[in-house]
Amino acid sequence: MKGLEGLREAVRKLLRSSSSYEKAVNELIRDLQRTLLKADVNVKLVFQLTRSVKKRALEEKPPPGITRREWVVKILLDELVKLFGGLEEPNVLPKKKPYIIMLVGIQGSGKTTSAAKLAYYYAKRGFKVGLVCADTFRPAAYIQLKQLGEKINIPVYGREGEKNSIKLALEGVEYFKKQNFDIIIIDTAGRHKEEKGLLEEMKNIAKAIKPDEVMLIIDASIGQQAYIQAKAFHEATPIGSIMITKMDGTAKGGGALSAVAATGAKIKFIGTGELIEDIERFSPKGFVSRLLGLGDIEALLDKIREAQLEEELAKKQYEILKSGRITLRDLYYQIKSIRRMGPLSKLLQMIPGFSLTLPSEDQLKLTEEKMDKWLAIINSMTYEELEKPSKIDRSRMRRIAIGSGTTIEDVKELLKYYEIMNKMLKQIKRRKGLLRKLHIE
Ligand SMILES: Nc1nc2c(ncn2[C@@H]2O[C@H](COP(=O)(O)OP(=O)(O)OP(=O)(O)O)[C@@H](O)[C@H]2O)c(=O)[nH]1
Ligand SMILES: [Mg+2]
Repeated sequence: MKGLEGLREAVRKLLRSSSSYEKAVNELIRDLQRTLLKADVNVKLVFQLTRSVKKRALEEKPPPGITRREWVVKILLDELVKLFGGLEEPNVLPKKKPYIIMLVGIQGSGKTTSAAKLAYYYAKRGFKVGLVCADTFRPAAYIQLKQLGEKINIPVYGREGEKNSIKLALEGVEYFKKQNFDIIIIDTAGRHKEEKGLLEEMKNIAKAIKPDEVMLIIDASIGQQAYIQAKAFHEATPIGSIMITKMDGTAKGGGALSAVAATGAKIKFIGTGELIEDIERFSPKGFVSRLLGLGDIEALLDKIREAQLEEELAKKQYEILKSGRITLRDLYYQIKSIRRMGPLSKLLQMIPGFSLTLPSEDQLKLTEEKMDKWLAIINSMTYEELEKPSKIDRSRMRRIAIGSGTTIEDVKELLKYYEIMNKMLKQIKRRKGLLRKLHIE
């Protein structure tokens, strides 16, 4: 990351230098101070960190097999993680349904871009996400969000010419609530250049809309100035979280991150580029490991991220098993994840005693070609059809087939598969004992 690259170099120097241990530690401390100050980390925080690193480096004894210098790297990792928010990982999963997230932030901080990024992030994880444009201030705000939404296939609610942002927000929430959306993200106007007016307005909108989470969007290039903004926000909005944008475009990102962390506010995401996929869940530990270049951290983090995704999907599968019901939407994500973790039928086979009642292999077998067809079919269904597949008659089947470039037979086959799945799930639900064995209940 820009501005903090020096850290990696400092670590390399420590491990390789031929100076005595004490001298090498002192050099590290100097390098740390230089790099962190340059990244606009607050002076007090910098000295707090280096004091701590030095003290521990001179006092602590490494475990067997680890050199003193290697141990200093571990100490540095610990202390930097503390600086950027500590070991606790932010929980970014919605706590209820629908979950309403309202974005606020001063002019140009990246709210609209981040709204789309967040929608993309959650949609990728299987949530049904809607975007609401409640920005009645910026010309063409609705069009901007709509264009972003179209790129990622996320519906956007808004209206041009409307002057009342609260009204728009309420309408948007209602619109998506009615259609059973999981997450509703509201983009608001960046009317302010200063935090004071921003917080006033934020409180007013929040009072009317009652979001489940208010997320403050902060531009990383303001560096340690972020402290004032985050602190005021954190005090005004205990349910709030923070996303720091434009981490790619500034050398002051380290300053912004550490300043926000120092207020105790939760940093959930960072924006790392102009593309919609340039969003990362912020993990202090992952972030610091990457900064320090410990081993093949990039690849490892990727692996961890994938594992987390799988864990989330696995959780969903358990929920399906527990409720004894699968929706077409669940099935959609099942199919999407099949290549990674195996189909639901595989999971079913792992349940002791259940394999006997499994339908024949043929009925459950999914070829890749079929999977692609089915994804297209589900994509072509209306919300109503997804909610109540039993209502899909022959004429609807024809429409869906045309829309998805498949045949009526394909649509029928998918619905049949869906029916079988539900039957099996019902059977399982009856076998409470089995569920208990699987720790589902
Ligand atoms: N490089 C980079 N650019 C970003 C990032 N996030 C947003 N931007 C850019 O920042 C500019 C402003 O972004 P917007 O999303 O329109 O900001 P906003 O807060 O909605 O602006 P207002 O609605 O006018 O207050 C755009 O040019 C975005 O492309 C990021 O993470 N990295
Ligand atoms: Mg905007």
